[in-house]
Amino acid sequence: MKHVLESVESQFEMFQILNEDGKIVNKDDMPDLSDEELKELMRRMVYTRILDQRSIALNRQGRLGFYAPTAGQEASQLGSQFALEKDDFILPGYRDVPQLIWQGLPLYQAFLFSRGHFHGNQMPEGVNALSPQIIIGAQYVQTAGVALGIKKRGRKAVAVTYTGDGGTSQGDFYEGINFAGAYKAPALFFVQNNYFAISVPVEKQTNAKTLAQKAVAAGIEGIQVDGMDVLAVYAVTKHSRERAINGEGPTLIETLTYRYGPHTMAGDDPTRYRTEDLDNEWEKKDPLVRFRTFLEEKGIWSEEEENKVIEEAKDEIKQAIKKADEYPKQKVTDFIENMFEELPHNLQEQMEEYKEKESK
Ligand SMILES: Cc1ncc(C[n+]2csc(CCOP(=O)(O)OP(=O)(O)O)c2C)c(N)n1
Repeated sequence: MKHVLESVESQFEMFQILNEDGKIVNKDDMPDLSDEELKELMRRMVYTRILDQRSIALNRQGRLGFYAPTAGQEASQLGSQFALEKDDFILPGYRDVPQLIWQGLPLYQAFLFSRGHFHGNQMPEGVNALSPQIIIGAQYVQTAGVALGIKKRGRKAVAVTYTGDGGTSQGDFYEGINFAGAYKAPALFFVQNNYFAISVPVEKQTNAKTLAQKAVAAGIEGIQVDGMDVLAVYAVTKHSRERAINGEGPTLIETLTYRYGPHTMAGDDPTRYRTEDLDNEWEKKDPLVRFRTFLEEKGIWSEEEENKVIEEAKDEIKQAIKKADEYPKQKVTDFIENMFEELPHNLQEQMEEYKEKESK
């Protein structure tokens, strides 16, 4: 009897363009980006690292609420977002706020989201996105639906979603990729494999050697990419987006990455489930370090330039937190008003009751 698992699994090799030393190891797939675009990618990664550091500090000062650290995952998050167009639709998870920011969500609104303020969930006109999903995997089913909608309307766009390695254990994950595959819906399904679902290691989630291979059963394309290599993530996203738009169906993209910080700021202590050696091993693969080396060797990036980005980021973050502080406080009627397009009668009654209370 023929056994196929080994031969299938061996086909999922990590796609890479820049190695840990910032050297090109795959010239053929090098994306066609101008020097300005390459610098913009670096700028965004530096900015996002600073935003992460400031957000952690603000959370500790009690000035932010829910926050899921992003440091380590910049290449995975921003390399993919950089390959999107304005018409594309993002369905993020709770850690994917940077993609929303670079797609056009103002920073002060991201801070309001973190505080549970309804305005943090209101995407500005022209930013096609849902607010970050907290229910693990649910965004995969929604993405299949959004992608089918895009296809039925004949739009040249894709629906893009993100979950973690833990998310691939959820039923919604399989339903989403299967449905999108069946309808050849233009969807990009990202799995950011940072090896831990809170404290549970990926080996305890699945017996599969890769998460990308889960695409096979859904009859869709699957690829594993170095999630610490921003050029590789960009190239894979761009390629998969083209395929999706050309009617060739969805892709499942596993990015191999790492979150340096805790799962969220709500009391998680990674030293209880990760060793220092493992942390050090991943820090050697850092996406900013390797891309900086590459750009410096090309002669288009300097310490001066980076410091300028850091100062700009700090300044903008300061202004955004001030704006979030000054934004009108949330009222009970805001919740009721923003929940439904048309209020059911029981909520209408509550609305009246609270309007009266709030007017006093
Ligand atoms: C349906 C559901 N079950 C459980 C939880 C609690 N929970 C929050 S985050 C998380 C782990 C998710 O890990 P992973 O998908 O790997 O994403 P990561 O946070 O590493 O990016 C769990 C179990 C939840 N939010 N939703």
